[in-house]
Amino acid sequence: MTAATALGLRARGPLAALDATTRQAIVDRASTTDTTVRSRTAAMIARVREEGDAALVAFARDFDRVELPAIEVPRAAWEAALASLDPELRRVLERSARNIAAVHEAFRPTATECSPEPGIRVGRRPDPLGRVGIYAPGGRAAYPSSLLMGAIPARVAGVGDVIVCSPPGPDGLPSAVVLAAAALAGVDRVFALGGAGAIAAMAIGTATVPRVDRIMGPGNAFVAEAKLQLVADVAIDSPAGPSELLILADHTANPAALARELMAQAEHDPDAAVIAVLVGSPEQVSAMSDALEVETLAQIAQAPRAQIVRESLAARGAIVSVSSIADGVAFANEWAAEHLLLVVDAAVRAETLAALRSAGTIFVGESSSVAFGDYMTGANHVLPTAGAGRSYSGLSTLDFVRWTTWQEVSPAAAASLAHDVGAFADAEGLPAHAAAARAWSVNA
Ligand code: HSO
Ligand code: ZN
Repeated sequence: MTAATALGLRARGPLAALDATTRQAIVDRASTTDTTVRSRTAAMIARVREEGDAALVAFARDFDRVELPAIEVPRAAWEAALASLDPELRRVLERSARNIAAVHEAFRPTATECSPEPGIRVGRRPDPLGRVGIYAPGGRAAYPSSLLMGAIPARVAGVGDVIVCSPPGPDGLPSAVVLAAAALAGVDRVFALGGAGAIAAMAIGTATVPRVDRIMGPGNAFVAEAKLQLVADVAIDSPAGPSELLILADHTANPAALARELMAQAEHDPDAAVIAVLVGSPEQVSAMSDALEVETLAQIAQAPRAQIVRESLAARGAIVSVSSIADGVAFANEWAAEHLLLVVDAAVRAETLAALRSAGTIFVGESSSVAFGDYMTGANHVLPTAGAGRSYSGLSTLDFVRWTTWQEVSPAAAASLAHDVGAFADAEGLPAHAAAARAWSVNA
């Protein structure tokens, strides 16, 4: 048995030699929502519309198996969760929160104005959304880090009201660490609600849950489906599905380090997609590929979450090779990874980085472990997946503002525009427009 079959990858070998079906299987990560998810979600949304809070209490009974003491979690409960958090973990969360705030502060959108002609001024300014809802999943994906990644940029952007929904445990409260993170991020209100019901409550509004302008945050298939079904009611975030990593590496990379990175993103989810694209001569890539497989196998043998990693590698894992960085870049741009780790010779690093155009975020150099970005660098880890990076960006303060443009025309500029605008309006058959413009042709 070769190392390759033991590792059970979906694909292995020169990229150019993969058959069309295998290539398609590793490139196409779009998840297919089955119709029962669709119809059950629609039914839940309809119930929230009709029954409001009563539907939410019933969903908690049915899905979370809990009799909710209250839909809203009192501030005292989340502040208590923060106060009783392990001090060491609290220090770590605070460091993370501080860095997220610093980076998002630096990337805040700013107002601009310009003058296309004398006397005409056009500007735009970012106005924070009034109220946003952050969804924080429970269960296996209860990540306080993701709550910080949503709530802190919202705060930095100046959103008036930041509310959080997270599913209740047996005590009727979201997980303690999620509550602590909510307190740390300085949110305004927390609700013990999960799944499609939580999304519907925030999109539509109930007696207890206020309606929001935009919903952010990852969730299961029902959460994702609810957001899609509610787009007429509320703005949503860009699609963020199971974690992904594409490594683009040449002979300078250390196989053990690459294996650790593949393992880290694969351990998230059996549906995670991790892939290494190795660049070099046939001899180089074959040696690198063998070393990477041996390392990964050795690490899986020690991994507490080995089963998840194995399933992910079997479904979507790949180690492929190309002969030039340009070919690697072309494939990376097609694949559009959520995370891209770039480990190439320092001499070509900057130009390669500049050529990468569709990754959610790029980690430059071997010591830039994706785990640092997941938790600590301050960059956002809510990123486009499944190829959405070709047209979407990661979460940022931009997602929490909308733009107001304004325009001002001086009387002299109005006189200079009157004739041409009159002609344009005539051409469109709109005489009142023409009259409105021509009235300014002679300056009083
Ligand atoms: N890598 C995940 C984010 C995360 N990692 C949360 C650890 N905790 C985004 O794909
Ligand atoms: Zn992660």
